Amino acid sequence: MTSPGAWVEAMREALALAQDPEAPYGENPRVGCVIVGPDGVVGRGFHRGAGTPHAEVVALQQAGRQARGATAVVTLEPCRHTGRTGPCTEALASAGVARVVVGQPDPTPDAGGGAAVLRGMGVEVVEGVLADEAERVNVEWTFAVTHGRPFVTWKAAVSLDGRVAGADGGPTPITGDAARSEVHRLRARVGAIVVGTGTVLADDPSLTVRLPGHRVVAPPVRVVMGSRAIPATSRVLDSSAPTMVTGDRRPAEVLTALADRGVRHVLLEGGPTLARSFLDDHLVDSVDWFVAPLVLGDGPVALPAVSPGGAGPVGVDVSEVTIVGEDVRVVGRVRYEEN
Ligand code: AOF
Ligand code: ZN
Repeated sequence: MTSPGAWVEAMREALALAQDPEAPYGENPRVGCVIVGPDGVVGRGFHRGAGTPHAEVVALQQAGRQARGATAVVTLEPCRHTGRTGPCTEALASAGVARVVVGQPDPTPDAGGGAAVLRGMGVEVVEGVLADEAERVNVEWTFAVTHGRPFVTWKAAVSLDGRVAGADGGPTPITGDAARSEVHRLRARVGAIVVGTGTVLADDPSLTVRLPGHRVVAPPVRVVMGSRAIPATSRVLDSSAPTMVTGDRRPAEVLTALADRGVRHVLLEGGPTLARSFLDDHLVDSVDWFVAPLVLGDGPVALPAVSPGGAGPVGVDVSEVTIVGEDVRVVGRVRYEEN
């Protein structure tokens, strides 16, 4: 296990472990670890969510005494802090691991810096192996811990003429079943789903994750922004998931409150007024739009006209265009002009 080629191969396996279907998206990053001894892999582990053992500890437990002199390949730099669990740097060094191969550096101030700590304890550390791939596993988490606020994805379902509802403004089926299941898959990955009071009043959405065969471990918190009152019978207030009704209409303040609750990724689900206020404050980070093959001809559009001082045109670096059922999905990162 001394060749860079073998490290890359083991890192690929660790990346696959990090993305196991049982590895949740949440407050903590998704991390995988493979421990390789002279005769091959002796331990594998991945992280199952905040409060559970880190990937390294799971893999070390499996390896037992075979960890001595072995190489631990980890998708994220091992933590050096005592958080909900103890430092992985200690666990690796005391198990006698000789070398640690790291993917992504840990961007958090308290846990980051484990590579230097390991070197100080006499462990060889190789950094930056498949670092880009490793970071891609935790794009939103990395953004959130670096920027101190959750990553925001704006989801919309629009007709070809850019409308999100029919003439009466009420709920109109726009996209098909396949697109709707994709939205539930997307909801399953976020920590919060945010809507304005207007959407609650017009559509009475449930904002829950409904996927056949999918076990919802921690449902995203449903957040209602705005000052209008919503009926006590609104679906969003039922007991199927936690709900935060905030009288606050200021995107940055609401995002800070969500960051304090450990939310790393927010899904903005409507309506147009809310999207406008997030966009004006440059607080939309990515779009995930479904465009349906339908011309509604009348009704509200996805975004109201620009307000004074608001954001003008914004570009999107598209990473995905797919056909989902009969609808077209466009995913990409928002690019704001520097000003
Ligand atoms: C994880 N899983 O496998 C690794 C992590 O305070 P804690 O115990 O929840 O630790 C969370 C931090 O530990 C996390 O933000 C990251 O910096 C580091 N590594 N975290 O949840 C893991 N290896
Ligand atoms: Zn750790």
